[in-house]
Amino acid sequence: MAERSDPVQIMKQEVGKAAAARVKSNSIVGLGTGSTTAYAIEYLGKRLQQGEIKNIVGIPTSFQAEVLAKKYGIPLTSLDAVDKIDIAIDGADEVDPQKNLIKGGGAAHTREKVVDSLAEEFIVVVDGNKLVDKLGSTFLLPVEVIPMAIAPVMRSLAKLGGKPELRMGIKKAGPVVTDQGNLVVDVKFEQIDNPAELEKTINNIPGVLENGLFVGVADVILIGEIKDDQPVI
Ligand code: ABF
Repeated sequence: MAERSDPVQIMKQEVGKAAAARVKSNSIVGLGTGSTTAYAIEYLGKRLQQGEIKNIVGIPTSFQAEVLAKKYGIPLTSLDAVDKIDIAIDGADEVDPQKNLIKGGGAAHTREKVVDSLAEEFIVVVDGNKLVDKLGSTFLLPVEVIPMAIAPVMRSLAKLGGKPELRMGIKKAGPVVTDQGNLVVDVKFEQIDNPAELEKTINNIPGVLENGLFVGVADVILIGEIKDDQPVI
């Protein structure tokens, strides 16, 4: 984990804190994945422990979110036990001017999209360098694929103009495996002009479980910047 005193980490902490501050008592909270959201979960736990807010439960979007929630004392529940989510806090890899996102750098976008889409209010926590004019400019598009279909799905993604690559683990020893036991293909698209259409087209490819385009899901984007060495939200 990067040094907490590093300006970027301080900025992420401030963005996470700002998101956690928006959670009210008696809320059901979608808990996202990634390093920025990790701070939001930490500060949410602190608010709960200090009695600033009461009676919240979390719905984790990944094993990482589950571990962090337990670490910071946030009780967890599941979608079987609730009929709504009041607020979700999650990160992103790219944000366009229409608040559409690319997510999935953490290979958790399938559960994230379920939780974030159900939330009454979905808050995205990012640093300024995630802002792009067009999705796909700086980040490959993650696609979760069932293992037996990886070859035909990669051919279909290439036919759509993408350059698909199987996501390998850090040590390159084997592929990344999602919390569902599937694989992730990262796809380079030169230009994504119609993210809504591409999101639907990719999800219609047999063998694809979910892709990382989040169109029309985000409600609030909290952006952290560093100005004169100071974090600004
Ligand atoms: C997760 O947060 C992923 O969807 C996304 O890749 C990641 C961004 O993490 P970070 O805040 O560490 O940049 O939700």
